[in-house]
Amino acid sequence: MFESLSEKLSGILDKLTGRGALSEEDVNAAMREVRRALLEADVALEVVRSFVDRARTKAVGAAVIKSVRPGQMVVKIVHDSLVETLGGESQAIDLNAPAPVAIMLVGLQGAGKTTTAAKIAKRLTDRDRRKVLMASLDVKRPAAQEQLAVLGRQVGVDTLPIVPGQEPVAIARRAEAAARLQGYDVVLLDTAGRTHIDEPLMAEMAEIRDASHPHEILLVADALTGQDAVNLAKNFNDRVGLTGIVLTRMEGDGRGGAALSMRSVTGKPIKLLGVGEKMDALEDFHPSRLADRILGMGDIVGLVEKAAQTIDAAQAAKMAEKMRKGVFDLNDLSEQLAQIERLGGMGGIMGMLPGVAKIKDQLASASLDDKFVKRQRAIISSMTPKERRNPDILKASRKKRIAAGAGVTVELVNRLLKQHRQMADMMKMMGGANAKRGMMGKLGQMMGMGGGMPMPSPDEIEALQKQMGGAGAPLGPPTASPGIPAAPPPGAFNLPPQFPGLGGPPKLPGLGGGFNPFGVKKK
Ligand SMILES: Nc1nc2c(ncn2[C@@H]2O[C@H](COP(=O)(O)OP(=O)(O)O)[C@@H](O)[C@H]2O)c(=O)[nH]1
Ligand SMILES: [Mg+2]
Repeated sequence: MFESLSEKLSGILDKLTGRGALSEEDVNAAMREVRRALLEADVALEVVRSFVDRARTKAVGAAVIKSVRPGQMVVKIVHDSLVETLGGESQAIDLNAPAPVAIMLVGLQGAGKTTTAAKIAKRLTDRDRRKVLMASLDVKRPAAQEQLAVLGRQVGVDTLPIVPGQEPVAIARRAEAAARLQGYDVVLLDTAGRTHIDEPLMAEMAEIRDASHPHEILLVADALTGQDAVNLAKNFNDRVGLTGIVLTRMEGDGRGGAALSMRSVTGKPIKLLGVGEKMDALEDFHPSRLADRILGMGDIVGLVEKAAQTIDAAQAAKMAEKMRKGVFDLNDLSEQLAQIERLGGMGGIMGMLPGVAKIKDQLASASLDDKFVKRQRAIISSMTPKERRNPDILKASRKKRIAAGAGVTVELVNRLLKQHRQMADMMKMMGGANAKRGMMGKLGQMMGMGGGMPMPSPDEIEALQKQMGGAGAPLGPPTASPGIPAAPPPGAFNLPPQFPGLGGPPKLPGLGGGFNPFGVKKK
């Protein structure tokens, strides 16, 4: 089990009583842990070495700020150095060139080039209102061109008609001509890969580059590329010349060390992250978030942003209004559970919180997993709309049918109904125009999703949503900034109010208050 770097460093450095400047000896002890953390995150060895050397130089002699422990000071220095190495600011795809702007994707076979091409095309079309043409230059693999055409239809982006037998360079030229003629803003060139780097691949890429003069050449690479990352990035950069990097499969457990390796050896920015197979699973890259991830400090900002994107403000406002009036039927409960699922399930939510790595195993053993959420929703969806609105009409025979439909026991159905009734009663009790916020907090606890849920008014929700809507706005609580202390900072769990039912400090979702929709006993 990972112990987060910040905890380890505190362990080492907090034994030191000496205050003032960090001594070389202290720093060396700390840097051994930094080194281990980076290697655990799969950063390439040579990159680890040079990084640690630089961080060491910065740390030795650095004054320890009074209110901060030496361990925290080192973590901050390391974190800041990581952010700096990763490029500081996030960088978007650059379209600042005469149309049609060519973007060429290169990389090994299976890295995710074709998928990423479609994702980028979708984003440029839907979000940036560009007219995009995609062309597959992959004539090696049978059906590769057809794969891109299928994805194009799926995301509503045009693809260059396939001409059997045409060579990659000729296809690139045809794509450019077609784009010019038909007024496309962007041409995305999806190239062929190999299972490993070889000379013919590099030669082909260089040839395509010379024929199409791409404004962006993006290396698409699997985030789980370990020690090979350096080699891969260096080769492509030396031979083809990169303008940026896209890392795919970033949704996994890997800690993203490849990003640091590739950025260090090429000096080229990571521009985008692939976080799943779906066409909208594409995210901007934020150096400071990845630094947090590498150091094992959780990703609060990411969680908050995801929550903001996923939760529909109007929906939340409607829900708040219902609660205020004291009507909360099983449809509403199901919607709340669906929201948890949209956020990546309990696992997804927990994984992004700092300090949670530690208790992940505990959570697993409490089997607080997504099965419970799914099961609860399955029960509700086995009911008729009428029953969902008014569960009191359910007779024993219907409950049996519902249980069978959801693949659970009748006890579970009864438990769900009882829990819902308690909630509804509680809400009725609190209903009326002047329901106090404190009372609403209790409601949050009853929902078993952590205490202290402040129930915002529709206006407040709207205001918040606006506030969060701005791209790249600093959304996290102040504690999400560099220099995060060893323990989850107070307020770390204080998500914004429109994150229904997940507010409130250290109680974990599903482990708070009396009502527990997951049917798990409190520890
Ligand atoms: N989980 C996950 N899978 C991805 C991601 N990007 C691509 N894939 C999958 O990786 C496989 C290979 O992708 P493809 O685009 O065909 O790779 P290419 O050979 O480089 O064109 C496909 O099954 C994709 O769905 C990602 O970000 N996350
Ligand atoms: Mg492909």
